[in-house]
Amino acid sequence: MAINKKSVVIEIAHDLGFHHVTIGSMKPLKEQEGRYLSWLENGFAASMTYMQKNLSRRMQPGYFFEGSRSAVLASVSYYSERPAIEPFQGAVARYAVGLDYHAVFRRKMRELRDKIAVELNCSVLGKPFIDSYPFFEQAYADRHGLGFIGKNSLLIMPELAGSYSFIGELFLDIELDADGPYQGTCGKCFRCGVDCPTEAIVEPGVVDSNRCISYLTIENRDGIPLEMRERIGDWVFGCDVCQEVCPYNQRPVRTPWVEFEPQSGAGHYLDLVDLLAIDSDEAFQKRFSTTALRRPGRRGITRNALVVLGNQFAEIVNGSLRWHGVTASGLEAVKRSVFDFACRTDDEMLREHAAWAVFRSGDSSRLSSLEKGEAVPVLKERLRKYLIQLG
Ligand code: B12
Ligand code: SF4
Ligand code: SF4
Repeated sequence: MAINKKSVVIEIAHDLGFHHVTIGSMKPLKEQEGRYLSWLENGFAASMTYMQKNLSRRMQPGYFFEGSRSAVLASVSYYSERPAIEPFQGAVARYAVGLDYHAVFRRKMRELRDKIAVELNCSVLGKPFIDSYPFFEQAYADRHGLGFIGKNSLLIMPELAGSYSFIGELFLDIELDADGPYQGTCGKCFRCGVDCPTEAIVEPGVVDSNRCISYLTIENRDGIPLEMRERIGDWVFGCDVCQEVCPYNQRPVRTPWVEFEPQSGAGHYLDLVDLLAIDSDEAFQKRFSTTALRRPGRRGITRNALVVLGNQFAEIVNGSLRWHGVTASGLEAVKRSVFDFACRTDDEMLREHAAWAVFRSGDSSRLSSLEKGEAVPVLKERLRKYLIQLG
């Protein structure tokens, strides 16, 4: 009896832990191209200029692997349960709590390729891809039924209990029958759009990166715009709000791979004062090089930590019940750390963010001391404005 190659491939992928697996064809993504171009034309890529490069390749499955005849599309859950936050901690988006997914996913995909060759008893060439290469993954996954694209612009797979999943592709030199789209819909729901803290979902399925906390805390290399800082809340890396509120995500499936568990990587929360104390890029690399948090670098993570500290200071000062356990001496110690950081850093952007955090703590005496010591005119002016606001 002839072997059904497709069933063999899908079974091996499931055995490796991939949750949902479908097969893609090499047909260009012509119908999906318009959506991508209009997203770019609207400026929604913000400073991610790499999103404008290699446009034709993005719509061409298999471009990066000559000889591709089909692709295995696979998703895997990265979900792990999050404990309650403690004072002066920053939240890490769930996709980044474990080890860097690029390396983990690629390794599993190579394992899949090797097992396919053994099971099919033939030589199989294949190349794995996930994120970080110019290809319109969402549209490809949607076309071949890995899930459907929700109004938060993420791929939702109801049988995988939602969208807390990575997606990747293994391009193969063997022919397999391609799958069609998955029939799924958000219906009348638009909870993600309504609850997004920064109103980044500008219309169903369309995210303006300029407003998205994930962009602001990960890809953005500049300061965080003043009007966005308060809305960032506790997020020190990425954001999960448009997934947390999604009805499809209410019974998520836990990740099958220990590499994505919090104990393997950065964890769900980072101690914000610890982050301010990282005093060299080497020390930062040592702590985060195997995780996705290396992307914004020490400067980006420190900037984010200062924003979250500013937000928590303001809540404590305003008597938020969330932080009722914080003692006066505990608060004073953290305020001192931020002030000391502002005094010692020679990075203007970080100095301004630290002064903003001091401003949010309502500490006019420390803010005044920073203003007096500030030599850069525009910064001095900004600090003066903060002082006036404190009255
Ligand atoms: C650039 C990028 C970002 C940017 C821009 C996000 C964005 N929505 O475009 C930023 C930094 C903001 C970002 C954030 C996040 N990202 Co990101 N990101 C990417 C990347 C590299 C490219 C995405 C892209 O092409 N954007 C361009 C626009 C045009 O595409 P789009 O958002 O997919 O939106 C279009 C489609 O939905 C399209 N569309 C196509 N066909 C159809 C069909 C229908 C019916 C509809 C309605 C729409 C539709 O319409 C939209 C047009 O605006 C991909 C990896 C890759 N190579 O594809 C990962 C990827 C999308 N990101 C991922 C993740 C996990 C995230 C975060 C959840 C991380 C976090 N927790 O902080 C957030 C989610 C924010 C959000 N709601 O989008 C995963 C998503 C997995 C999944 N289940 O869908 C991906 C696929 C990486 C991966 N391989 O796993 N990301
Ligand atoms: S990741 Fe956060 S900021 Fe970005 S669209 Fe989703 S809810 Fe909005
Ligand atoms: S929250 Fe509602 S609208 Fe948004 S992705 Fe989930 S089901 Fe769709």
